[in-house]
Amino acid sequence: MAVINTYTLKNKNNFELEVSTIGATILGLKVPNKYGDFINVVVGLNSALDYISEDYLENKLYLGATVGRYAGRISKKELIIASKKYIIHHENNIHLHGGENGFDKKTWVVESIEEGATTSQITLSYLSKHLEEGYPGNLKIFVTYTLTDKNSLKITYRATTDKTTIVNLTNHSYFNLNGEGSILNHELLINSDFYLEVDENLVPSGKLNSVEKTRFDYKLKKRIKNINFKGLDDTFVLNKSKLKAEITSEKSGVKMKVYTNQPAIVAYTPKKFKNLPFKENVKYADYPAICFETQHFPDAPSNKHFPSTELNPSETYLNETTFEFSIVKE
Ligand code: FUC
Repeated sequence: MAVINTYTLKNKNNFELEVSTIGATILGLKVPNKYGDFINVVVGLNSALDYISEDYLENKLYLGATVGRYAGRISKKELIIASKKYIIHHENNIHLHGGENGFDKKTWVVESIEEGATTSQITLSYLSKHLEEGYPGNLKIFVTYTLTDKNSLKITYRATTDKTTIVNLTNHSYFNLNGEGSILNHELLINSDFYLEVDENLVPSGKLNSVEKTRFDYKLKKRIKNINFKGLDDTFVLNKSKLKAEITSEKSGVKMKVYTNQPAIVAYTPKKFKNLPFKENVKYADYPAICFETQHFPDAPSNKHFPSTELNPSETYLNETTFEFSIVKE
């Protein structure tokens, strides 16, 4: 059986982050609500072992996991990278989240843990060998989770390769700022003028559509449950503004701001969760959570006009995302 280690970090205000070595997964993130009670704002399971159970894995939820080597969808089975052909795993006509055994299922190595008086951080690494899941190049990845003294969780990915490859990493945490129930009464803002048009397999057509007068317009903060809400599994092209997204819950008073150097957010709101052993046995309702998958565009290898996801041996991939927490002033 796989050896799984978990680590709990705190900042000076007792924000608490729990991470597992399988998938460098975020198991829990506790922040205070407006009453000063600490609540877990990411969906997690009771124990780290639950994440390797068949019951959980068949749901393909990627709860809190590191997704790679390529997060999101790739339409082609054959990739041409640096003039060479590589075959990648396809299921239901797409390649999703790095293939059959993506980074979410790998055992990561803990490189360092620093617990300071005000901040703390943990760095984990994984070596993805040449041709793992079909991708070229030995890719070495480091992820650092930092709980800052500004009450944010910063996620930094760095990666290097010895052959030209493609990389698109993200964290797949499902946020619910009440720690239970639904996110339908949360208010959402996404600083995005365009979303990606997709086909029935959620593969981008290559066209960027304006959010203007569509259900994708979250430029002004609005309650998620609006008359047009049909659930989200969509790529929002991020504007140049510093703040990329924000979500608040009136009920708990928790506000979360999202900052990133990535060009897009895939916002994903599953309709329901199956009956799983959720942490502290919390109960979720319809539309239980929202993922802010900060990343490059899906299927960039087939769309030369999308920002490139290629990584050359002379370069370092850098993906920085910050989730910053505060209490809404009433
Ligand atoms: C998101 C979605 C997918 C999938 C997965 C669990 O990235 O784009 O559709 O369901 O998460």
